[in-house]
Amino acid sequence: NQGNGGDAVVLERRPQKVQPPQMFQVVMLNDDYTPMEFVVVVIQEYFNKDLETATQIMLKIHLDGRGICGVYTKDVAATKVDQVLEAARKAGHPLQCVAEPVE
Ligand code: NFA
Repeated sequence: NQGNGGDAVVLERRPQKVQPPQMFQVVMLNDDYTPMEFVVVVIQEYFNKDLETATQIMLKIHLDGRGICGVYTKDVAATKVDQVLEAARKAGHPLQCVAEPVE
């Protein structure tokens, strides 16, 4: 601030108490019917992964039963889940995914 001998408005900085938002991981679940290639395309399309990364995530899900496709704020994670479920439903595949709070 300047000397403020006149009528300048002084804005004092208050201690900020903002917390980072709770993050949510979008977890995709394995099933016996959804084609591997469909899963890879969905991961590339909705989670912005390249082919190699999407393939690694798909194989992790296939082998472990589940895998994290991405971590987002609550609203974004919920939208990703909706998009995946809608794409799977349209294609006639039983692919499932859920959003889970991190920690
Ligand atoms: N397990 C599926 C298959 O063998 C592939 C798959 C991977 C499905 C990841 C869902 C999630 N066709």
